[in-house]
Amino acid sequence: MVSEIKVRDADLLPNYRSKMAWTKEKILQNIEVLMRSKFETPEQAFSYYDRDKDGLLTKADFKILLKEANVNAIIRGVVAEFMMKSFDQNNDKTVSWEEFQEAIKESGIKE
Ligand SMILES: [Ca+2]
Ligand SMILES: [Ca+2]
Repeated sequence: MVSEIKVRDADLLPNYRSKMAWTKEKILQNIEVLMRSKFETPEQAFSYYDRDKDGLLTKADFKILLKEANVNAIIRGVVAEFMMKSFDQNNDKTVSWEEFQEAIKESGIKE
């Protein structure tokens, strides 16, 4: 799925990637690197960012994740919003463990 997006972007907008350093692909890559270096399993990552241990991640939790993934502060809020929208399948403004797992599967981020 990620590689399909890459091909389409490159075909339609040849200069897109050089002008926009923070593509979706780049952000996902950073998150993947963070997940691999910091955590052994997705469960560990989820429970780390679920700071109040209620089994749900909020937009604020995603901002912390993005900060640790070295995503630029200027775009962090927008990216957190985007991640919430794409992860949160039942639209309760939080991301459950089930939704998190599903999103990781779809993004291609592996354990
Ligand atoms: Ca929580
Ligand atoms: Ca949800």
